[in-house]
Amino acid sequence: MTGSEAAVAVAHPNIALVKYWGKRDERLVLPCADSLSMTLDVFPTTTEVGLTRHSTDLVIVDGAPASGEMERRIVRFLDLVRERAARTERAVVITRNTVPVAAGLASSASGFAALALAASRAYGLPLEPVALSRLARRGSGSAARSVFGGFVLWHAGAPDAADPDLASYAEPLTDARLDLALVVVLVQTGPKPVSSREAMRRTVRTSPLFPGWLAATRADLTAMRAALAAGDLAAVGAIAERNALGMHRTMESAIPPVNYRTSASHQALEEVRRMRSGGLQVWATMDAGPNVKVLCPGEEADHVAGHLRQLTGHTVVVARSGPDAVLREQAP
Ligand code: 2P0
Repeated sequence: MTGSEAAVAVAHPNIALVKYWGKRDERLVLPCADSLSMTLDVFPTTTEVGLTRHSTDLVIVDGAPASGEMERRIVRFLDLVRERAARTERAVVITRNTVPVAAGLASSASGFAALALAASRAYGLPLEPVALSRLARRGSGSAARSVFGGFVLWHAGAPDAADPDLASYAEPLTDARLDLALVVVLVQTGPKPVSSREAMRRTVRTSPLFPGWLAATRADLTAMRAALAAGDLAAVGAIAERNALGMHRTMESAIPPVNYRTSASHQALEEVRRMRSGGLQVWATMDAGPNVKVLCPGEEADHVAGHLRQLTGHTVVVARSGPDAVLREQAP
C-alpha cells in the first residue's frame, strides 16, 4: 500500500423504522419511497482501503478473500469511485464485520458506508457527508443511511428530478427526540436464503400487494416523522411494527414467495405481543432475515432484554443510538 493513499473508516448498521423495500432504478439504486432509520451503536464494520500497484483489486472480508457476487459488488463500487476521482490505481480492501454477514443484520449498510468513506479518502474524493451518502447508496441502498448517526431520513428523490442521482440522499433528522433502544433477538445467524436485492426485485415485479405497500409506507413515513418530533414512543413503536409486518406480508405474496420469517421468528413476535399485553412498551421490527428486533424505551432495554433472553432462549443484544461513520487514525 502507498502510505498516504490509504484510509480506515468505521460505520455502524442501521435498522429502518419505516422500511426501504423496492427500487425504481436498479443501476442507480434509487428507491420507490423514502425510508427512515436509527443507526445502532453495536456491530460496527471497519474497512481499510489502500491503493496498490497491482493490476487487480484484492478484497478481504473477515479474513478471507471475497468471491462471487460480494467481490463483484465491491469491485464495481471501487470502479465508480475511480471514475469519479479520475484515478486508475487498484486497491486492497480489508473489511471486518462484527456481525454475521447476510443474516438481515444490516452488514451491507455498515459495510458500504465504511467502504464509501475509506475509498473516498484513499482516492482523494470530497468527504462531504451528504455526497458520501449518495455514493454509499450506489453500493447498497441502506448504506446511504449509515453515513449518519441517530435517526436518519433517506430521500427517494422526485422521479422527475433533473438529476435523480443527486436527489436521492440521506440526512440526519434533527427534530427527533426520543430515547429509543432496540433489542436484537438473534434467532439465527446463517446466511439468508434469498439476497435482499433479489427479494426486492421479485417483490416489485410480482407481488400483487406492492402498490398497497408503497401507499402504506409513504403514509407511515409522514406519521413516523410526526411521532418522532413529538417524542411519542407508543406511536413510533406501533408505526414501525405495522410497517415491518406489512413489508413481510408484501414479499411473502411475491411469486415465488420470499419467506424470511421462520417459526422461531414467529415465536419471538408472539412473545413481543404477549409482553405488550402484559404492560411492557415493546414493538417488533424485522428486516431481510429471521432475526427480530424489539423497540423499547432506553431505560427499559436491559429489563426487556432479560425477559426476551429467558422467554426465547436466544442470544439477545441491546443496541442504542449510534454515531456517524468516521475515519479512524491509522497506526503509524
Ligand atoms: C431497510 N432492508 O430499509 C430494508 C428493510 C432490509 C429490509 O435495506 O439492494 O442491502 O443493496 O439496495 O440495502 C436491505 O437492503 O439492498 C434493506 P440493496 P439493502 O433497511
